[in-house]
Amino acid sequence: MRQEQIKNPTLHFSRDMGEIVTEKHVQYIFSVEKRKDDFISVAMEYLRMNGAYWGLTTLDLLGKLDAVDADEVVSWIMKCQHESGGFGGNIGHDPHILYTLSAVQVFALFNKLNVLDVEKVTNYIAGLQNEDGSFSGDEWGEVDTRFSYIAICCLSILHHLNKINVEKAVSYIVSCKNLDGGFGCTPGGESHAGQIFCCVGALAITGSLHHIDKDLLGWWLCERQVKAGGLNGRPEKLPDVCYSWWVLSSLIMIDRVHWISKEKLVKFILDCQDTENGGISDRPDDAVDVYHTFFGVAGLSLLEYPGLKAIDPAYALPVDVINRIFFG
Ligand code: GRG
Repeated sequence: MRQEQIKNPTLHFSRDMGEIVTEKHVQYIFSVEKRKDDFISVAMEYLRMNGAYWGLTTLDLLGKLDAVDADEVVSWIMKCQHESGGFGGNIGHDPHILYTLSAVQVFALFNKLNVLDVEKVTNYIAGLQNEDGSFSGDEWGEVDTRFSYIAICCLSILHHLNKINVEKAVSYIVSCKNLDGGFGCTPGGESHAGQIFCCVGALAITGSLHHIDKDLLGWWLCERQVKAGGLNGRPEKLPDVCYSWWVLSSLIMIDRVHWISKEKLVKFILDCQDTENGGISDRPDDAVDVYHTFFGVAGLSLLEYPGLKAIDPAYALPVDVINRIFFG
């Protein structure tokens, strides 16, 4: 089976796979943005900045970012900036590197990076690097390879990678590599597809992919595909649409995406759509949310689903945005 896919990696789309309900997803994203008082909006309040990145990137991939008032979004994000230079998840919230990346990504989407005080933001990020090369997420010091990725991704987008010790950052990430080829949160931590994305992404951005045993990691990643076509994040776990991003982008970065069945994955993602009201859920027939809608659409984009903008697997931004940043 895998051998056949290796020989014939071209993806054929057919109606049996289902079809993306683009307009419904656009309506769904706008409806979430307007909701202010229901339970989900209140529960999501602390990560509104991440929500903005997921929702707006989805709209861009679907070709509908023009319908958003960029100035309104930019002025809200600026109100979330702390004097340290970092951004919070919402107005009045403490800064964290997680929200700082989302803020920078949204500025990049709207071609508004010039509005940022780049020195201030990059000083904040560089200040979170520890002696061993790792990164803390904020002033309280939790260390995680997610934060290494975020620091490297952000600084690269802002053309300030020289503000950190890249060699040490890379060697810390390599110290989180496991015998199964995967990566965990910290040295010795269990391999998990989310952390693998972060480590592979950081190594890709810094030109350090030679530290990866691509066949070994590729094998671990392609084993994440379950019978139903979806991907899980580690052995014996349920599939979840979000891994269509974490696993697939990693497979693409190490050049082993032809080791999974793309057709089955497309069908799984499309089966997770709410075809009446829009949005995508973790698994078929579950409740939809913006997080899974973004990762579902992003996964379809990586799979070159027709009508979607291409997304960059390392930066998690549309390819045209990345080209604008690096090639003018
Ligand atoms: C710009 C795309 C982008 C990311 C920024 C925050 C971040 C960097 C990466 C997060 C990577 C990560 C750890 C993703 C996993 C998220 C997830 C679904 C965790 C759930 O873990 P479990 O153990 O679920 O609850 P499983 O699926 O293992 O049962």
